[in-house]
Amino acid sequence: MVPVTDRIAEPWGTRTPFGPGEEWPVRVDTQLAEGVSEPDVERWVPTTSLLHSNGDAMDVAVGAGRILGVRGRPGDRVNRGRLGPKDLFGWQANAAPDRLTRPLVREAGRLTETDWPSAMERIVDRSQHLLTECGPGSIGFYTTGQLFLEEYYTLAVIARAGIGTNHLDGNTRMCTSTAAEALKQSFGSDGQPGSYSDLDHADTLALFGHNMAETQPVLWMRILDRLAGRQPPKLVCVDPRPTPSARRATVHLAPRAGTNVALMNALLHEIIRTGRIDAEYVRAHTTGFDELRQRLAECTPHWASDICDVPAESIREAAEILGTARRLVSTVLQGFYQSHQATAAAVQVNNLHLVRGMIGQPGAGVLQMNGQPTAQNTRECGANGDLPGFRNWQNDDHVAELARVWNVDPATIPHFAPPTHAMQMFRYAEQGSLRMLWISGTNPAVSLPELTRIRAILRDEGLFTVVQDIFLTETAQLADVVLPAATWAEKTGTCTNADRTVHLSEKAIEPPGQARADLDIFLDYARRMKFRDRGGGTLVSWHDPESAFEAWKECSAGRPCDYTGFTYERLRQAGGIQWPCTVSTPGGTERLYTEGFTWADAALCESYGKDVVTGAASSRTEYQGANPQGKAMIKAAEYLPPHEAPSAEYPLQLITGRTLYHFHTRTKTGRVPQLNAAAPDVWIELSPVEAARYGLEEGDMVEVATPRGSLRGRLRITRIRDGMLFVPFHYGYWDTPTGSGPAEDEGGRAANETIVTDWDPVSKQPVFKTAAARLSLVERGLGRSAPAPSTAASAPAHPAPPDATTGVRGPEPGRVPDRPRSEGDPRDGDAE
Ligand SMILES: Nc1nc2c(c(=O)[nH]1)N[C@H]1C(S)=C(S)[C@@H](COP(=O)(O)OP(=O)(O)OC[C@H]3O[C@@H](n4cnc5c(=O)[nH]c(N)nc54)[C@H](O)[C@@H]3O)O[C@H]1N2
Ligand SMILES: Nc1nc2c(c(=O)[nH]1)N[C@H]1C(S)=C(S)[C@@H](COP(=O)(O)OP(=O)(O)OC[C@H]3O[C@@H](n4cnc5c(=O)[nH]c(N)nc54)[C@H](O)[C@@H]3O)O[C@H]1N2
Ligand SMILES: [Mo]
Repeated sequence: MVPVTDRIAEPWGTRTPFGPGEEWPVRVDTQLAEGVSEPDVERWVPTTSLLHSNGDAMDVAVGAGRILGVRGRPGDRVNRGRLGPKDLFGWQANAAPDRLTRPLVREAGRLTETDWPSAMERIVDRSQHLLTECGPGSIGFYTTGQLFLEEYYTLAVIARAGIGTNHLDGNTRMCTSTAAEALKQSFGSDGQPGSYSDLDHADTLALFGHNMAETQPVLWMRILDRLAGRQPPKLVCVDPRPTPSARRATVHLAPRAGTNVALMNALLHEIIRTGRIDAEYVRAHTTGFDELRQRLAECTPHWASDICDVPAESIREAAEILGTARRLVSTVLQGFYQSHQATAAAVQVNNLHLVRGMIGQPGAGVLQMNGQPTAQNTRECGANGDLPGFRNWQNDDHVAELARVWNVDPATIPHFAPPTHAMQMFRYAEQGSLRMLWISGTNPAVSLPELTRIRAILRDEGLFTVVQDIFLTETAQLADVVLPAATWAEKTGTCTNADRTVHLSEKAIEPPGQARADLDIFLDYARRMKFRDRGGGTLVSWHDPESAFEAWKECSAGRPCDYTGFTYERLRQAGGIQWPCTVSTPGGTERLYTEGFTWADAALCESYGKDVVTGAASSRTEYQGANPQGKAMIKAAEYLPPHEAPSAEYPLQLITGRTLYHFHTRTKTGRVPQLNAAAPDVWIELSPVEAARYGLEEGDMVEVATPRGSLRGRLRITRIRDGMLFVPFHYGYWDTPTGSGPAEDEGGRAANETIVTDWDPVSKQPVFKTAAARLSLVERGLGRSAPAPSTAASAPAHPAPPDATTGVRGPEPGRVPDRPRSEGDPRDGDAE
């Protein structure tokens, strides 16, 4: 069935209003390839959305061995049938003709096709050589938040017990390491307290640095339906841009970038000053409140208004809404996480919920959001900078328990220092101690800060790089070995979303050519490396997704993310279920912390905590001293200004982020005609006041420069706050998906050419959202408009009809979209 609405032009579709406590009505979104109708579909195969963290349940339509389209699953708790634009159209990328189909190895400087045994033996030879010559610390793994649980767990066992290296992290470091860290700091362990169903009950919603409308469109539909229904909730939104979420807010606070802690401190100050706290809850369940109250004494709205450049009256108004809410749900994301005081700011949102006693009840919950579809799995499996099962690397009992599960000597599992974070791994590679880096499912040559530096590291002959991807990305082109992976719908595995909902995503079609599931690649490596356990048995003893899942269940037993009640069969029958799920709680767990903060006990917690401003780690003795009864921890933080302040030379604040129609470095969405057409090239957002000051107009080609580098794009004049630039980070520096890059001194279009190598001292998440930059005109636009969506935060300040973003009749699924236009493009005379 062809949908009635154009879901490019109307990204959130039609409304199905509902009132507080009612069930969110079902609405089934379907998108089939042109010319295909439902009777043509041979099978519908259950999967989960894979281009964000929402975990929307969907079925893939299959006919003649191809994907013909998708449909949301009506019965599922997460989306009740709905899908966002990226999921409705994104499946076409699977069939892109330039998928990697054979392994490649570098011969005489060039990537050359080879067979699997040769490629794998090359990796194994290098691994064994390095293990003998330089030890396990010379090998590192940089993975993703986009594989399946089974793949991460296998990789974690390979790295931590097979190789015995401390260097394993995910791109979740860029993404949700602050979510994990904030949860550890406040509650002792990772694990999302709240549930999406809290949105159905809430009377107040607060979005902190989260453009939910564009980055979790289905969750936003749930809010839109509440806003359209009986007794709509109030909405507070903190974002310097006029995002579609901010436009619907009761109060929109648009602070200067990097001032979140000041703003949060003022909000908490007001709430405490006006006595709007739940003193009984605070006394029974928390530590640290008195210190918070003292530290906030001077943090008045007036004080914060200077720092944040937000009217004190708006701060008071927001504090009143948050302080009088009876059921409050907050979400936090990259506007808070990708900044110099990321953890400190995110923890203040936890504090808001703790002082108000708004946790563990229907409609009262905090969602420290994830971004990537399976970032939660990366974290729980220990494929990031944590040990599997949220185990505490500083707790010898936890390490011993893990060693028992794996049947290895505890000394095999590195725990002499915290697991190495990704930014440090790239530093070790730069310095030469890391000699092999295996990159899976991530494109650091576009997504890491300071790309000139990253390219140089990846290109260096001293570093042997393996890249496991589905396309020949910017990163893959710099690799020594490229392994072609199967992706979503071509392999089976489990995905856990941001509210702990576990779904099984099943294989629907065969991968192209010789591409193999990431799990099979890791298992092949483990076999060839002959990893053994303590008894001489095979260390990685599983052989397929289901047996890997069973192995993980054993590792998760008794931990916060307990999976022992799940089976593949149960997930097939029931759809999404939230962990923990044990044999005695087979229906899963909707909310954590309904009865106290169990995991904050010193013997159980994932971390003994850190100073939320400096990142200095505490010992077990210090932790126990401060929190003897295992309560939730309220941690105050003083505001510190961003590391890079605007100056005469670099007068503007530069922030980077996302748009509705693209996913990250566009390897998939850039190959989907409808999505690509909606946002075909980079643009730069600036306010009308600044545009007038610089004498610039919509569509002018401008250059954004920082001390690290520069990029060029067309100007879009929006309602972003004054003094600020926004650049979407999706656009890599290659002109075409497989084309050649610009000469490095030409200046590209990738946001990360300009971003500094710097991170939050607590979570080690990079500061992608506060740089100082300067802006200059390259060439007049002469009436052209920027290639930016009109449906999103990038909507023009003065909309004109030709700017409207609408759906296009895309060519056959799988055709590579046209090359994005660039300066001097011979097609420039074409009609737009
Ligand atoms: N369409 C789409 N959806 C996605 C993704 C995608 O690439 N495209 N990626 C997924 C992933 S991995 C992630 S991590 C999430 C990210 O989802 P979001 O965090 O919602 O997305 P961002 O655009 O990175 O940042 C959110 C907002 O932070 C604001 N911001 C910038 N600086 C500050 C600041 O100092 N303070 C405050 N309060 N706000 C600030 C920006 O204006 C921006 O609107 O999205 C997921 N969903
Ligand atoms: N300036 C700036 N930089 C940022 C951000 C920002 O807001 N601003 N956000 C940061 C955040 S939150 C994130 S999450 C990162 C994202 O950054 P990346 O992880 O680098 O982005 P992706 O494009 O998602 O890269 C995923 C890669 O995996 C490949 N892939 C897809 N499916 C599979 C599969 O099944 N198997 C394998 N092996 N490969 C697969 C894709 O082709 C792609 O190359 O970017 C970070 N960088
Ligand atoms: Mo992310």
